[in-house]
Amino acid sequence: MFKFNKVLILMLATGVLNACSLETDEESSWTGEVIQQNQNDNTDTEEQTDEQEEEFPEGVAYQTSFEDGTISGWTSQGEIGLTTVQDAQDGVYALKASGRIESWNAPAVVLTDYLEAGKTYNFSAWVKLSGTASANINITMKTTVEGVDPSYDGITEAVAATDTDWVEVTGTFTYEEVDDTVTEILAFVEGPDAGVDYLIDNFVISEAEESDENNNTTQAIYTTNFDDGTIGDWSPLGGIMLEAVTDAKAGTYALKTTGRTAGWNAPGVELIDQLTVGETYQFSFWTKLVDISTAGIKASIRYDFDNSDSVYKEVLAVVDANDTDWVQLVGEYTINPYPEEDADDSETTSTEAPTTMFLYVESTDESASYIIDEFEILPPEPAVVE
Ligand SMILES: [Ca+2]
Repeated sequence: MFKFNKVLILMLATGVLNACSLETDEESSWTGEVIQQNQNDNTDTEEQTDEQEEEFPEGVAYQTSFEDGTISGWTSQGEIGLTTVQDAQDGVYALKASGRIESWNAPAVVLTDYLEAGKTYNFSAWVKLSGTASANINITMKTTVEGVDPSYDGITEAVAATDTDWVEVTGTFTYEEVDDTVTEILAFVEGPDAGVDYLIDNFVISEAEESDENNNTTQAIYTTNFDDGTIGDWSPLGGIMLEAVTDAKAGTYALKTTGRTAGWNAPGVELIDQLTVGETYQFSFWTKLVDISTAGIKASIRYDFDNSDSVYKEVLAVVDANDTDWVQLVGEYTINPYPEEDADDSETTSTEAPTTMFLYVESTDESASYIIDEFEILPPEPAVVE
């Protein structure tokens, strides 16, 4: 408000001066000159601040270092003093919060126009106390939804701030999509007792890279957990019953197979769109027996061809399963749709491409019923993320 008044006074003074000295000039001409002069003399006009806010570096959703010497549109939780001071972590200026009557009084920034629902953001800010030796500071997000009490999420760990050094406070916030209308999201930097003054500088919100989430886990080529309550793209070999049941290894549902009368009766899934001949993959799933205390469970694959007999291969060797605990079958298998003996016999070696690659989970006991869950296929080498 103080800055605005100064600008107004300057504009008036300049206008009066121009009006006196350049009586014959057209009105539009000196109006333009005043605006020009105003901008040159005051780099912190509202108009320019807005422009700067739109020019964040790629991947940055919001950023301020208060380097225009203003409070950069910041507001507060409760009425407090907000000024900029020349004691900075970055550049010349930082924001100072003072006059805090209640402990919840805190400088804040409205982020509704900067963050997108469904995205995850990394927060970073630097803080320093003023006149108090130590206090904890963290960033909290206040989400206001129409017709509901605001919710508060601490989005960073509290850091121990001091009045001698700048300390970074960091955290992550996922802007959850909600059915109701979010009317405002607002971050505030809080923590110290009432009466404690503190500084904030170099406040940056960047979009969390998608690859960050996958850095330590390899992307699955195929995965199913039946958690939509259906058997998904799985189908039965033979006259058996497949259904999604709530006895699950994880999540809410798993796939139950009953009514088997032959060893080859099995639940299976067509994977020709996911798998490539010659490639090695890691296959994994969990299983538990139903109404039988022990039986072997294994995974096999059937390759079909237009002009050749089907070829059957073992994908995961037999594991002893039981009806009380979930057991995992996991291992690597290289996609090879050709009979092994053909490798040494060039006359009969087939190179015909398979038309189907049907993976199925069978039992050594031809009448065993069983549940499977958390089926996953991974490439064997972790994907390298630059
Ligand atoms: Ca700064």
